Amino acid sequence: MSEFVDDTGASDFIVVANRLPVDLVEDSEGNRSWKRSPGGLVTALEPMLRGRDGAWVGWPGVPDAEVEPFEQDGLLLHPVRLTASEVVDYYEGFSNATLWPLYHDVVAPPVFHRHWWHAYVRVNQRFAEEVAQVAAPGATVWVQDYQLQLVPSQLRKLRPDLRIGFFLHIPFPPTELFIQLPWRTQIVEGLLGADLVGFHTPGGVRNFRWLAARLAGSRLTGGAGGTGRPGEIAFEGRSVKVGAFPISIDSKELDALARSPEVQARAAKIREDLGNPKRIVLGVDRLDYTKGISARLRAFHELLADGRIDAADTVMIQLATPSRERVEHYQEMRDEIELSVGRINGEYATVGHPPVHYLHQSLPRDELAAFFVAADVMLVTPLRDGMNLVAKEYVACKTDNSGALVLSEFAGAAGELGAAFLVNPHDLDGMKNALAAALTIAAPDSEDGKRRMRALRRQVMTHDVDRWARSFLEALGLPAADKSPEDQKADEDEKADAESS
Ligand code: GDG
Repeated sequence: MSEFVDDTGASDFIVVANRLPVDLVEDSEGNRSWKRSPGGLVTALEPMLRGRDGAWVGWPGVPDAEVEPFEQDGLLLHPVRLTASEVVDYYEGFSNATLWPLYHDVVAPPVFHRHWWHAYVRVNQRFAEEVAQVAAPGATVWVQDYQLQLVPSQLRKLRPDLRIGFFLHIPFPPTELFIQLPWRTQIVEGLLGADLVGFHTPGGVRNFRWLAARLAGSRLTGGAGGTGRPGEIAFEGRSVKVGAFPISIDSKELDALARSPEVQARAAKIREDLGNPKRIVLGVDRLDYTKGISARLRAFHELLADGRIDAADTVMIQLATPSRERVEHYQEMRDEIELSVGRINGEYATVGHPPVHYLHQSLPRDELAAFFVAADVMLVTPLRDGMNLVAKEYVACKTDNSGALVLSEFAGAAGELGAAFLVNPHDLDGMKNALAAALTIAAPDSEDGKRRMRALRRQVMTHDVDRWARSFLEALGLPAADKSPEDQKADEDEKADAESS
């Protein structure tokens, strides 16, 4: 056992992520408070950690903050300190300007800098050391996402007794793109330090297995090309499992929130405030170039220009949560989107009735649910997306089976939500046709619309985030906790389907 274990090493289950589930907020007088941090990862993991005696290791979101470990809602939080220059090099640089675009099909050009890479190695090592200190003997550690891909191997060197899982929340790219990365071998070997490496989709698994065989080839053992049994890679005498675990949402909680009288009343008020249009089209995204916001605005614009939709009865709302505002590419993209919104409104608005309502704000969760309830058509059109939780959240909120989902083929969610209108966001005509068709079947009396939404809801309501976390942790070898009767039934159905196909 390593020197890092001391009497603080008491946690049996540890989540490691770039960010803590809360953000440190400092006012002008230096007073500190904590605010729940936004983003897909927190939304996804929080329900699973509630009710477990776990620990979370992460950055509190403010540079140079010295914060002692503290407990919140039964969860031990261990802040990792980052200096201002590490935030620039490791986070804004290597994570968000190298890995993010590279892993999203290079929809923006990735930037490669050696000093960013050195900061990434150093910060990953710091995370690994923090975990090594707080983990109980034989503890289970679940490392999250692209910012921490070296942690599995760094942690294994410090604490070989730990059970280590890694989950990637963004796509794992095709090999032709990944091998552009000057540090490709180090990243693959970093991931192979885990006992289980999880991706959203089977495509991610395939890409990773191929790369492992190619890049870590000489150190793989057993089997053809070292890829061993299906689902496993033999690496340095250990077996590394690799699998697809499509993430989901707290479906029941959102379904209940959407049904609440407050949210229903708020949804009706939103429609009224918009002048009771016949159709409301909605987009909800972090403002990110991968999300395809420009492409969907263009489709909406052309449908107006072609006269296939009428600004008098169809309204589009685009909620864009501020994101990575210090990165130049994001500033340019924001300008471009705001220019498009201005153009469409300039051409098609009447006073008091713009066809596009654009909010660059972060909204409270129940307000967001009200927008989902109010929307007749949801546009989720990323150029590439690991999963996309927004698509699933919309479905969970359509409790009366109304509404229609237009979904990019390039979102991980497309693998499960085949009853949506699947589109290629690069194909403008295809997008226009899908949006027009979705607007037609979103009519309250459309049987086709209801049938599609019922199918989407069956999938989302039975495959929730708890099930995702359980299946990952079971594959990692953690004793299965009691399953709810719904989960048991869903597992049995899935097994029967797999056997009969
Ligand atoms: C990454 C991957 C993967 C958005 N605006 C507001 C708000 N949100 C919430 C949404 C949703 C979450 O943020 C966004 O999740 P996504 O999955 O859509 O996208 P990313 O942030 O890019 O997440 C993604 C995910 O990780 C999980 O693995 O699915 O592919 O890129 O929950 O509802 N929430 C509130 N106000 C807003 O204004 N309260």
